[in-house]
Amino acid sequence: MKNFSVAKSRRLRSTPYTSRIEKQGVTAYTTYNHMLLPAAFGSLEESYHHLKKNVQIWDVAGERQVEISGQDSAKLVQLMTCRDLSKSKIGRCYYCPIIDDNAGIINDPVVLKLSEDRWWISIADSDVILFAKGLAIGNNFDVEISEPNVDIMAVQGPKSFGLMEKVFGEKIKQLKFFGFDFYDFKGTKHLIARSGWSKQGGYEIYVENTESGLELYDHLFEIGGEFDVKPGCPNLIERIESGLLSYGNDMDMFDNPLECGFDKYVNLETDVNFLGKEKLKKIKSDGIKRKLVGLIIDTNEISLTKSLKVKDDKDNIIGELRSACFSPHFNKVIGIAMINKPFWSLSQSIKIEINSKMCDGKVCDLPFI
Ligand code: THG
Repeated sequence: MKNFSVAKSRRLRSTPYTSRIEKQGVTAYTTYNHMLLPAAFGSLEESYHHLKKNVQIWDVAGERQVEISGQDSAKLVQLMTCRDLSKSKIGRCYYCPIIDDNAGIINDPVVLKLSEDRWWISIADSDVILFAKGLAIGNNFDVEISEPNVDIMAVQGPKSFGLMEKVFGEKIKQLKFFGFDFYDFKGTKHLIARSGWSKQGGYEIYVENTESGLELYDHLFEIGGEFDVKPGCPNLIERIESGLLSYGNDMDMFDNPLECGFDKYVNLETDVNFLGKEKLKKIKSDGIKRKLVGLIIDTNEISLTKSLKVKDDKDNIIGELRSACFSPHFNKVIGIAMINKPFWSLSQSIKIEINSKMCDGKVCDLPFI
């Protein structure tokens, strides 16, 4: 496949880390929230192996924050998500599907509760700020909505704990999964969460003070030699094996959270008020008619740029493959697919045409590993 360069502009925003990652060998970009998001530093497979063994620093500034503050902020945040936040705590992150009145997924952000009346919604790739403003205006809510200057730098991989301890001390290791706190680097406090878009462990540093953040970025590389630190980015192979869903790829506004396996983050039994609640109740009582599942496919090369039809043995279309990659772990292609009932059951055999070749495969659980 021929590759094309990205035409940069003001609209396709650079990040404070862009000049650094370009010196460090970024080889591909994608876009995320109208911002550059690195997609490769050379071979995806080599980065995958490195991420699973060592530590990487990622420019994920494209994970923008929508800040909601003010008297009605908790009401507005709750109105947007089907996850019950009534018992949420300051200093915690919450993975929260945002849905519309039809229960279609608008986004799947991480929500940070900064105080009782100040929240950050750390968004995936869709314009949540417009949705939030519309709801606030329509409901006459007393809130302020903005996109603050926050540029996340992620530190991911099993050696992230050692590297971060070397900078911030022993206490950074006490941070629990999806907790956050403030840690000092040379006199500047940084919000750091134990989170990130890989299942290899790590942290996300929500950089508000750019100057200090860039100094920290450089420092991590200066002292990271013993941990084999490298620049990296969300890795397609690792995230598919781990079953981390990607908004716009694996799901969109035409899918509901129950179809996407977000049952854990859907609370219909409590009395909180959110958009699409009645619709979701009906979907739940009727039962979903399709579901996101994993597929293992008997081939060893794929590069998806659009969804592919999935068929059964009789050539009936039973769903679509939405993301896929070659998995070194399975030595086959694996992918995430929306499959119709009743074909979503484990080990169901499927067929799919990839690079003009019919390939066999089967349905399996998410996550793969
Ligand atoms: N970090 C931050 N913001 C983000 C992402 C991130 N915004 C966009 C995108 N990623 C949102 N999507 C996800 C998807 C999965 C997870 C986080 C963000 C995730 N899930 C865990 C899991 O599936 O095991 C845990 C969820 C839970 O149980 O609470 O981490 O990566 N800042």
